[in-house]
Amino acid sequence: PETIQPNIVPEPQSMVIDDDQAYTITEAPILAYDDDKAILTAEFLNEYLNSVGWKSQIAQNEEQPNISFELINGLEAEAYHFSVDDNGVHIQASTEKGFFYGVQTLLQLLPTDSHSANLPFMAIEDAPRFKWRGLHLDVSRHFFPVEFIKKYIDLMAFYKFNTFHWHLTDDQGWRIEIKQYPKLTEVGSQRKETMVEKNFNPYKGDAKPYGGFYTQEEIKEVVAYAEARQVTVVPEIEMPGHALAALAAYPELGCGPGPYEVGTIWGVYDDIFCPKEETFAFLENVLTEVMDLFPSKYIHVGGDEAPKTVWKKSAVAQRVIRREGLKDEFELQSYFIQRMEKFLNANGRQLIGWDEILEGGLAPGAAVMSWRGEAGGIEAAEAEHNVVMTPNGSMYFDYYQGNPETEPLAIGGMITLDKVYNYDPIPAELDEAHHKYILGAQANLWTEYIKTADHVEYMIYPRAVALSEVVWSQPEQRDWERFQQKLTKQYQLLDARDVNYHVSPPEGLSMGLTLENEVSLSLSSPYPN
Ligand code: NAG
Repeated sequence: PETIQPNIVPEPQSMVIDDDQAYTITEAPILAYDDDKAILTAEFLNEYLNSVGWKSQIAQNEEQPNISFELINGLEAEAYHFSVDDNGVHIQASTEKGFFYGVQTLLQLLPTDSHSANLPFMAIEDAPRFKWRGLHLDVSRHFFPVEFIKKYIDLMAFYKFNTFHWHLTDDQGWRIEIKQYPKLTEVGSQRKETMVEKNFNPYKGDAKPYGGFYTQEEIKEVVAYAEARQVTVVPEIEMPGHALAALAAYPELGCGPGPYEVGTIWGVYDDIFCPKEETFAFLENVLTEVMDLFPSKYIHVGGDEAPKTVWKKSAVAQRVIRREGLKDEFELQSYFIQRMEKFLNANGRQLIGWDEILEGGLAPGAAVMSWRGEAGGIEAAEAEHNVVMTPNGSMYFDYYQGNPETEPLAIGGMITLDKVYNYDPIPAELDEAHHKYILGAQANLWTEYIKTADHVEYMIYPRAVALSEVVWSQPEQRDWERFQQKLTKQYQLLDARDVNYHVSPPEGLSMGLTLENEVSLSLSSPYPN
């Protein structure tokens, strides 16, 4: 067979190839490791290879293994070296994470249509540019089963993403079992119907009950699965807005008399958590169970799109404003989030929230996810807060990626593959001293108009392939022309993993679609009566 041309994504930091010489791996490669830190990764590789028809095995006393894991000292946590020479494939790292990424690079090289490979002699030294390499998934608007979540994580790991932001609660469904509050799932995970496409005015429902949630056992299974793939799961519990499903279950947590109903329409609802002591106790209890399930340093508390309408009219909310000497309802939201932050900190965790948490004053140690453009992220970084960039002009994968006339219905927007590829998480206007506060970037997938797992994949791929270079590769290693050439191999890899993807270039580009065509999102966010 021909010698393989490396088309590795994300592009490694440095790669030297000598394709005059090659090493052949045949159907039954032998794996060996010289340190326990590589055990899990060696087993992971062995299992994966066997699952796709290779007959590899781990044989520790083999003198000349085909693939060897070698501990070296002094590499950063996620860094690895990968080389091919006369003696085979060598994956070197200082940590489990490093070994794992070395393996993903090998999996990028192996062919999908045969069980032997001529690998060119090569030497790669690689490490990520950013610490936070994220993908988000909204499972509230539509629910996706555990098996699919695992596949989502598999693909993330394959492209060296390390953070899965799991959007578990919203107006239209509460999707995580909380033992102390069974009605959150009994009532809050079910909605009586879903609005039909974009029929806001007049509203039209599909008359089909819809629901679903994850048990705590399932959550643990997902967290462990992700951990084995070096992916941290960051849970999001929305507050004080996007809380209608929780209010439907426990109406006493609202400011109004209730009853409330789990949302059936997309957008922003006026009814949000009321800042009562009872609500804080409830949220602390919920977060306590959440922290038991998720070992992540960060816990996401939402914070976006919380209209102040109800708080303005509520005697309870107004009393808190007076008692705490707050200026207005924005400061009340800040007070709300700061209380949550104290609670999380007391439990050894850090708070992260959408950029609205800046309004009324940012909680002292909070990290900000900048979604309404980059301004919030810049402001937070300048104030020495950690930031994850996820601006909706580049990182919203629920937006169209091609011609709206031929693409499946989407919420709006236009984010083509090249737009994603050319995104830089460090804003040009941010001075260098504050670059270190930009932890990285993340793409979000909101699922109002995305009902099936196939459709999720279609929206994510190949845009996440482009994003992987944005968050992993050094700017000087990024090259749009070369990336497009690498896509052919990437499509084969995605096919082999049974992934449904959109074929992007040059269609999106040649249509001249740009952000100017963006459909205003406010059109799709009316407040229900
Ligand atoms: C925003 C909302 C989200 C919605 C999405 C649609 C954030 C932080 N909030 O309006 O609930 O699903 O955009 O693109 O994105």
